[in-house]
This record gives sequence, C-alpha cells and structure tokens, in this order.
Amino acid sequence: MIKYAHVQEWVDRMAAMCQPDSIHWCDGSEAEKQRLTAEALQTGELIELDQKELPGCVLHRTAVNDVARTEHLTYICTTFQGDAGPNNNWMSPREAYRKASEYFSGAMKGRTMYVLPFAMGPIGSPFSKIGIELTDSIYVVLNMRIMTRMGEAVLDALGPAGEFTRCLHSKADLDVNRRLILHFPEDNAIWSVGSGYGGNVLLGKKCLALRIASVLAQREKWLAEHMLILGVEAPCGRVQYIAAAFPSACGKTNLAMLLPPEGLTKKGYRIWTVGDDIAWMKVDTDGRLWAVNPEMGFFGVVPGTNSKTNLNAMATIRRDTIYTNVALKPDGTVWWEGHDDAPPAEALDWRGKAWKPGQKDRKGEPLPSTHPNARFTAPLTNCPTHSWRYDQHHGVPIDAIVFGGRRATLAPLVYEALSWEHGVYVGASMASERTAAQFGALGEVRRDPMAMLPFCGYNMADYFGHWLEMGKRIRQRPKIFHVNWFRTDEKMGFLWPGYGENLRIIEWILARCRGEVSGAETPVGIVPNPKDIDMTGLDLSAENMTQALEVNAKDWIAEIDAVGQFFETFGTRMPDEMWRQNEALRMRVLAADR
Ligand code: OXD
Ligand code: MN
Repeated sequence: MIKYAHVQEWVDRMAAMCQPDSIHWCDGSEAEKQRLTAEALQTGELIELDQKELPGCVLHRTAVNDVARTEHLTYICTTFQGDAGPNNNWMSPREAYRKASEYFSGAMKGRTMYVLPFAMGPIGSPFSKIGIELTDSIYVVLNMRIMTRMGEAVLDALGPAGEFTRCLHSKADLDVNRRLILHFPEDNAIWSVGSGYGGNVLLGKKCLALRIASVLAQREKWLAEHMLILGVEAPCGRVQYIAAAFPSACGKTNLAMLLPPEGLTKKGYRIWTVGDDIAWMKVDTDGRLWAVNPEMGFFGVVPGTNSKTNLNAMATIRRDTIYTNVALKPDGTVWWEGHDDAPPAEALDWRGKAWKPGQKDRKGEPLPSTHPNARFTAPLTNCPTHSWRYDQHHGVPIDAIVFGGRRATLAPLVYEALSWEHGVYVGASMASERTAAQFGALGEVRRDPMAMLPFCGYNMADYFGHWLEMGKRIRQRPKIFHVNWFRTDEKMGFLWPGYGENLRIIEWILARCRGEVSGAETPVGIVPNPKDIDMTGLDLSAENMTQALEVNAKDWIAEIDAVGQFFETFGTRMPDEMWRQNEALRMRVLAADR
C-alpha cells in the first residue's frame, strides 16, 4: 500500500503515544474482512449468527455503560470559546490534547492499531472528504467498511500532499470517567477515547460528516446537514428529491425507505433511498442545490423495526449486517422488542444474560431483551429501494427541504415557509416535545434547530447566518417545508397515521415545488387545502384533517416567546434576520387573531 510521508509521520507520532504491539494498514479487501472477522469471532468481540438465515451477519455486544452517544463528554475544541458557541461543550485545544494524551498513552499496548483510510462521499467527487482513522477496534474497522468507502483506493485518491481529517480512536479501558470525544476543527482532527459505541467511534459519521464538515461547509460555502435524502419517481419517470431533517429517533430511516401506502400504489410511484442520516449539499453550475449522502451504509435503530414500520429495512438487514446489542435466540438468529415474530421462549439479552419474556428488573420494571438504542449496520446497497445515483459524483438535485419535529400540539401536519429566510427561521426554531411514553416530562420542549443541535461543530448563530448566506448563492432555491406527523387530539391519539401514508403529504410538497397546486395562507405559512391531499384508501375524518392543519394563535404567541428566549442564548451573534422573522411571525399571528 502507498504510505505517503505526511500520513506515515502522523501514524508514527500517534503510535508512539498509544504504543500498539503492531500496526495494520487496511486495504479494504474482502480477504482482509474475512481475516478480521475470524479474529473477532475467536476473541468474542463478534458472535456469529445462523448463516443460513442471516448470511454474513454477526452480533456485537458493547460494554453495558457504553450504549449511546455521550453528548456531555463531546467537545468542540477551538481557540476561542465563542466559536464553539453555547450549543457545544468547549475545551481549549491545548487542554483537550493534554487530557486526552494522558488517556491515549499506552492505551493500545497488547493490541493492533488499524490504519483505516476512508472517503465520505464518492471517491474523487468534488463533494468528498478523506479521513484516516487509527483505531484499536476490529468492530470499528468492520463498521467503517460498511458505512464508508474504505481502503487502498482512498489513499490513491489522497495523493502525496492531500488534506485529510486525522481521526484517532482507542477503546482504552472503556472507562466512562476516562472517555472523551474531541473535535479540533482548526486542526481538522478528531480524538475519541474510552468508548466503543458507534456514534462515538465511527468517526466518519457524526464527528467528521457533521461536526467537522459543518465547519468546512461554512468555510467552503456548502451545507453539511443531519438530513435524509429521498427520491420520489412519478409514473412518467420524473424524479424529485427531498432532503429532510428530523431530530434523532423521529423516523428518518423509516421515511427514507418509505413504502407507498396501498391506496396510492395504483399511481405507480417508486421511492428511491439516497440516504437516511446525512446530506452534503452544494450549489452546482445550474444554480440548484445538489446533494450527496456521504455514507455508504445505515447505522439504524433496531427496536421497533418490523415489516409494518419499515419493510425495506427488514429486507436490508437480512444479510451482511452487524447487529449491536440485540437479543440472541437459541437458534442463532436475533430478536428485539417490536419484531414481527412473537418473543422467543428464551434468549440471551443484549448483555448476554439469560432472558425470558415478561422478565422484570430489580425495580419491577419490564426488562427488555434488546437495548433501546440497539443498532444495525448494513450496506446502503442492501436496501431494495437504494437509489442508483448514490455513487454519482454530482449527487441529486434537491427540490424541497423538509424540517420536522414531534409536537403533540401547535405545528400543523405540514406548512410551507413563505421565503428562504422564513424557512431558515422555521429550521432554527425546530423543536420536539417529550411525551410521557418517551422521555422527560410531558410537553417539555427541546429545541433542536435543523436537528443539528448535537452535531453543529460551531456557533449555531453563525450557522444560521451561513444558511441565510447560502440562500443568496442558490439561484433556484428549494422550497422549505415543516411537517409534524405527531400531532394528537385531546385524547392523545395521533391525528395522522404516519409511516407510508406520509407520501400523501410529500405528494403535495412536490406539487407545490412544481407550482401545480395552491394552498391556504396562514400566519405560519402555507398549508394544503384538504381537497388537495389524495386520501384514496385512507379512512380519515375531515374533522381530523382540519384539526391536523389547524393554526392556533394563542399557542403560537407562546411559541414565538419561547423561540425568542432560545435565540437570546446566542446573544449579539444571532443574525438580525432571525429576530426579524420572529417578530414578523408575531405580527402575522396577531393580525390573524384580531
Ligand atoms: C444517529 C443519531 O445515530 O442521530 O443517527 O443519533
Ligand atoms: Mn442521526
């Protein structure tokens, strides 16, 4: 393999600190995968599943204290704290390097350091960025092999002086008290130590493709977003693409793999999945916004996945999938809460302990077999609806940008922003309500602007400013919408059925983009006239629909005040335009309420 001097010098320096017994440069070949898998099966890092039922599939169990992203241990390390902003934990680069060096020192003794060259985006595309991750985890190597373009071809593309993100990871002793996820945007570097959980250690994903990339995107005038990308092909062959941002656990993967509802199948739509988590978007020479999914796989939440919620995901994870923290059945297959199959009479739970249905923990609470944040890692190309354009260097043209939140009240099922600037405001004020069944206190609202709160690598006030600037650069701007699949009636029943039925709303969104359908103007934006939503085969009362689209002035005044309070946390750095939009919305709501 090519070992460029600038890469070698950095590898040597990191190895001197981590002191691995050996260093292996990953070429990304099938033979290498087989060898590493065999080794991990032998040490117990991976467990082989029944190869007839689940060919190429394995199971991994994380440490019990290492099951999710640890946001409180995740830092943006910039010279000036203001550049990280109130939305990030901050540490000075000098302090961060000093502290983490202590944890990394000798952390790889007795282990191999894997050198993993990877590309986010198609190799050679103007969108793409190269990273090299050093890790002492075979699990990380095998996951990155699915989630990114990885191996020798990436080094070929890098060249002898090519810029790359320097990513260092060690499980170290998996001690939560010695765990840090550090981002150094000024050095284009990421250091992650003390964890083995995906979001903390697959450094191409949240760390590079969102936190570091958002900084690069601001500098280079593009957008790095926490968005799925979905293509909708009409029977005439026209394909329109949307990019959509929802907070974690609001169904991005389900929407990205949407199955048209029965009532609409006659129309002959085909859905194309380009990505389920991250979109990189650039203005092309035609003045439109084009997007690529920088990833090559899905790292999706397992519990609740079944053939009703996501049939395409079920097909995707039938082969060549790494399962993390699910239950293992005696027959060598897997199970989880919300699976199509009935619970097995017995199984090993995600921790490897004997489990039976109905089992309770010490407090008498039901004990799930599978961790609520259990994951599947599966290749994008396994998905029956994967777009053949996933590898195209220029990406796909975006017609609509969709923001969404989980709001039991307030936000209509769908509304269109009145302008790009208003759309940026809609994204910036995005929020999700916690429900009793979910987490936290009922009705408590968590602001999550553009679903980027945990992932924006710089001050979000500057990020909103960047979005406003981008609007000026795009000649043919996508329209911006907001959806809320989760509005409820007085009895807390959902007003809208969600899942595949969401295509009915997407139909309206895309017709709006083509200028083929009108809408009703409300103070918050344009909502559909109910007659324009195709309800074929869906038994939903007109009253439900009216309620789902309702704009309640009193609720909105409270919301505008709450958004103002959130904006204030950014102080004078907040662009004036965001305040103007907040006040303009207030005026519109008050005028309509008169
Ligand atoms: C994810 C997340 O894992 O958003 O994609 O948390
Ligand atoms: Mn995500």
